[in-house]
Amino acid sequence: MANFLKDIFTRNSKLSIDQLIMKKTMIAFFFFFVFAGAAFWGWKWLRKQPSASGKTSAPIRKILNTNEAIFRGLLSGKKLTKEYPVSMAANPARVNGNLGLTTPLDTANWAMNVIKANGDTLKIKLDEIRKLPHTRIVFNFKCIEGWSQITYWGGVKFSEFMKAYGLDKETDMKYLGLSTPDKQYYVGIDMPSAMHPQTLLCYELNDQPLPLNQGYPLRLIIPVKYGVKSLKRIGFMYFDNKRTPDYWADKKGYDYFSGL
Ligand SMILES: Nc1nc2c(c(=O)[nH]1)N[C@H]1C(S)=C(S)[C@@H](COP(=O)(O)O)O[C@H]1N2
Ligand SMILES: [Mo]
Repeated sequence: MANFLKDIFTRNSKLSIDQLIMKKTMIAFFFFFVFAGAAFWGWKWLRKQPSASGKTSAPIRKILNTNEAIFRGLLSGKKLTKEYPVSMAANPARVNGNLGLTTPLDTANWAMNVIKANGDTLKIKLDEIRKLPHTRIVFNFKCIEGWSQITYWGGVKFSEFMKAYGLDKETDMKYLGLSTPDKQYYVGIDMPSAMHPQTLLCYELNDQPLPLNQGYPLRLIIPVKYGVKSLKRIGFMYFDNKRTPDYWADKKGYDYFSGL
């Protein structure tokens, strides 16, 4: 052993071939144990970390957030989701998720409450939203649970809505928040994705008013995100420069951005 150690600190040129092989072997073993030890220690450390949001541990969440920020920067904004002919749209369309939809809805008195940056609340009825420029989209709606379906929606572009109601200060904020009238389901969305030209405040499915279980009177359709973000039955709309609360990100550690 002492000889091996001596070999390790002797210059290669002064060693015989056998001594040189032994030296390299010893060094290789040394690094193997150092890295194996570090990996094990690192894994134990990760296991001990508190989780930031229920399911995903804080350091892992940090790495995922950094990845997301990089890709969001690279892919941001302009890229359009692929569209399809109306003939390819599913009819009827699949229904998924009823959080915030089980509280009976007072359809006659429904209005979307838009909480402005100055704290004022606008109450906007469906008739008023129907007067804004109408847009259609047929796209492949993707759920995080592993299914997707080509579906056909109609409504007004979110960006047109913001313009029509003079919500410029709000458009300059970093995040949009939406919740159901009973506040049981809520989503947070980064403003660039909300302002994407294919994001709709949607009131039609297959040219008909939305069915109750698919968001009547008004829902979000945001093709650049997974389905979780397409909140059905909007009750409140609000804005913030910090991340607005998000049901699945807060409860299960799903990715806040849930981008595609
Ligand atoms: N209010 C509300 N909106 C919701 C959900 C929900 O549970 N409640 N589920 C989301 C999920 S996970 C998906 S995939 C889509 C499904 O929309 P669909 O029922 O029209 O297919 O709605 C989203 N919006
Ligand atoms: Mo979903």
